[in-house]
Amino acid sequence: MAIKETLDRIREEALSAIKAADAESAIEDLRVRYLGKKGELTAILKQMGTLPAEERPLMGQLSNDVRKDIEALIAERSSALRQKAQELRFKAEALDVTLPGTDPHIGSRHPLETVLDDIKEIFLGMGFNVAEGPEVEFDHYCFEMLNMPKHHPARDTQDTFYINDNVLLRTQTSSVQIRTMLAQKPPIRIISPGRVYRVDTVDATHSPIFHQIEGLVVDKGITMADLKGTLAEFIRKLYGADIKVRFRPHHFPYTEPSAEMDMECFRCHGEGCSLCKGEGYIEILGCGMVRPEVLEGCGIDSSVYSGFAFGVGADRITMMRYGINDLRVLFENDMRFLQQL
Ligand code: 2U9
Repeated sequence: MAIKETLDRIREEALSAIKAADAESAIEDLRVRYLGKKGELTAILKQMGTLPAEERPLMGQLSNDVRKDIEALIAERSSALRQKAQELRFKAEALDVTLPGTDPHIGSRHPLETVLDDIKEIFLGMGFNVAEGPEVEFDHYCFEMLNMPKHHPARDTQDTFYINDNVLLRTQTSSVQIRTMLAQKPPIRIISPGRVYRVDTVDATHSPIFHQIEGLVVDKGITMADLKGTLAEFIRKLYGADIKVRFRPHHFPYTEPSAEMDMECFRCHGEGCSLCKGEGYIEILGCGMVRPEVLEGCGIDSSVYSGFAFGVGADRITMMRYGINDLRVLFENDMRFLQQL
């Protein structure tokens, strides 16, 4: 009868331990302890052989009952614990769908990008291609080939940051036009937008980094009339069909003749106001007919081909469009400013 007592004791111990268990892991430990291969019930079954033959069926039945009771309570208890854990999780993860949501922050284009895109669109519409090139440039492409040899006085106004004697940060995107002329035969019709650098102390109208869009047209029979027509059309597309332009003679080392183009003040239409400082006109770009030496330097026969070029300061156009009076706000990326536009 020792086996029967042991079985009864195992049942009693196991059932009360399972009832007291408060975690699924504890229940699993108990299952292994009582029902596992090395568990207490299995050990008892191994002793069955020592019983007299007539007692074996009864003890076999009893040990099966004990196993079933333990299994049943384990199943009941673990399902109760699982449910309790789920309830706790639901409570912890509960969402109050009536709370107001947080708006995701949606960015917007930088005003300078918008202006650059608008200008690109206008020239693309007139059959120009967009050409790009490196900001770290050879002195040769940035100055020498543009008729500004070393020690040329025009270099003073375009002092830049030198990497070494021959490599620098480009002062204008003209080097892109040089690279294009070296690589491509006329007809050429390109604009080259991009960042340029000059040694300058930062203030409301100066920055060592700024943005230009330059343009170049080279073909047979290109004249100053093509220059004037193209640039006047550009301003009409950017500011409106009724805006007048005027050209004033100027000097650039890489063009001859050269000019600066003014546009009628878009605020006062020529009357004179604070924006145009009483002039009625605003300076908008520089331009000229490409010097034959510059064409020849790129292997283009200047007796067959001629061309015009121009340069526009994109930062200044952006400031005028958005009424910005301090260039620095374009570079500081202060969200309080950018979000207003
Ligand atoms: C080649 C030949 C000629 C580009 C030109 C200007 C006049 C000009 C300024 C505008 C405002 C620079 O950003 S700014 O300060 N640019 O006035 N640029 S003609 O002439 C070229 C370019 C490339 C091969």
